[in-house]
Amino acid sequence: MAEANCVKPFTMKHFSRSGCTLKVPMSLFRENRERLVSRLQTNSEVSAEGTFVVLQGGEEVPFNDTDVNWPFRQESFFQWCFAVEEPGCYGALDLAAGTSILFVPRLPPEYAIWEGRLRTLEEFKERYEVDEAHYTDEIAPVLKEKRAHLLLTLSGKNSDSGLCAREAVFDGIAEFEVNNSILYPEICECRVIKSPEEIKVLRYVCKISSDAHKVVMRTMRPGMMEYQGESTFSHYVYHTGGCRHVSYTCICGSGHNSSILHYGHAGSPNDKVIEDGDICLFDMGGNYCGYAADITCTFPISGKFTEDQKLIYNAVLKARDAVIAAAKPGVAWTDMHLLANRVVLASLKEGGLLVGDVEDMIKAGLNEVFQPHGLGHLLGLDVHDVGGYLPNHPERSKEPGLRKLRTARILLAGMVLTIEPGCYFVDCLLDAALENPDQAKFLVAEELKRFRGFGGVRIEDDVLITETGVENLTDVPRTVEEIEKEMER
Ligand SMILES: [Mn+2]
Repeated sequence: MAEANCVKPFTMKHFSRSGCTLKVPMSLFRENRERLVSRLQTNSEVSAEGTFVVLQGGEEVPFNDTDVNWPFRQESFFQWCFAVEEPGCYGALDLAAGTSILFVPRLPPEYAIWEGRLRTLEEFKERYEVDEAHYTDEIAPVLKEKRAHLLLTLSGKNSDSGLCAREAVFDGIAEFEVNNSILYPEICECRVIKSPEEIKVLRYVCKISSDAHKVVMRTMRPGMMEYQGESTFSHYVYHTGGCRHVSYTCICGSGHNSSILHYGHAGSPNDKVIEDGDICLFDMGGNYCGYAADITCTFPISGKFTEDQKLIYNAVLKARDAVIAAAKPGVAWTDMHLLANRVVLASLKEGGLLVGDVEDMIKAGLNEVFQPHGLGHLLGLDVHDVGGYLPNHPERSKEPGLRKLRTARILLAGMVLTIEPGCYFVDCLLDAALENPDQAKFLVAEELKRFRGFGGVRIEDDVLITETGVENLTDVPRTVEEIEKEMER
């Protein structure tokens, strides 16, 4: 049977997983490359003639010393430029001509036994809509022939992880002049602003992830294991949405565990029984064509909020609503963080857990006691996307609460961020605050006792900054009434 009749042709010019999942045109990535090239062409440190961007794609990563690999995930800068699904590739962009070259590994013929028929260079060129395709053992001669004299490589520190981007290295690179400082801030800045085509992908992955959260909410019951929420979510985003990966380890905390910010890690793999009366904080996001969703839903496992759960939940919801109403281009993200903190602290005061002036509480750092993380972060190919702290933008604050932010930037149209205010009862933070006279004077210790073991609440939406405000890409039940209705049984 002819391949074309039974198998999706390799040379289709889009990413999709079935007829029902989003078709992501390869032109999205060609436009990304064009945006980068135009930006570099206006950089006064670079003369376009003879200058090439050279990026190295991701490699297979084995499980320790074995011959089994982790499921491959493309390096994000390479994904942004080329969307190549295969490991071990390189890419180059000619700044003067604006053309793109993909270099793929030359695989021994017997690989066909393990991996299926090997693709030709022509097929790679067509599949990924690049101008030329060659083998990775030809990089130096190809660039030589094109009279390349300056190569721009990627070197920079990720401001969230502290880890460095992997700089391209290939046989023969020593024959060229290399600059590794110009590219990083420029390509990061390009990634901060999402194109209309990128926004379509983010909208899709947020919709699929929202639907998956709703299925989880409808199917969880007291007595189930936390990881069954993770399982339902992962199945839905893959089975229905074509998301082979989730964007980060699913966080499915119940009861006290909902106050542990990155619960679900290897040592606590979402393995507690959910007891009746527990609050569940489930932070999960699918990943499609490299693009991430990052959504948190908090709900009572019983399907009905208790009065205490309502108090904390509504405090956080009010903060989320205030930020959604206020965020727009020109607004400082640090101001949004403080706005959310003020709303939560004022609600806790109203609920009798705190006393005193809210501004004084913030001066004393009480905001960080109840929300020990930032309001939200840039979102894109990485769940904590690049560009949070770049040269010529605000630096990380040293103030309580604000110092936790993954970006302090002024909002621009085209940014996609999470808005994720929270309120948690973390024993070690409450103990320290009660010991600290500057903070203890605001705490109503008798009332707070009741909340030991309560856990926490986070509401996390993924939003696009538009010219006038925000478009919420998340679509899940948010009010107490909406959640109770979704969970009606
Ligand atoms: Mn997040």
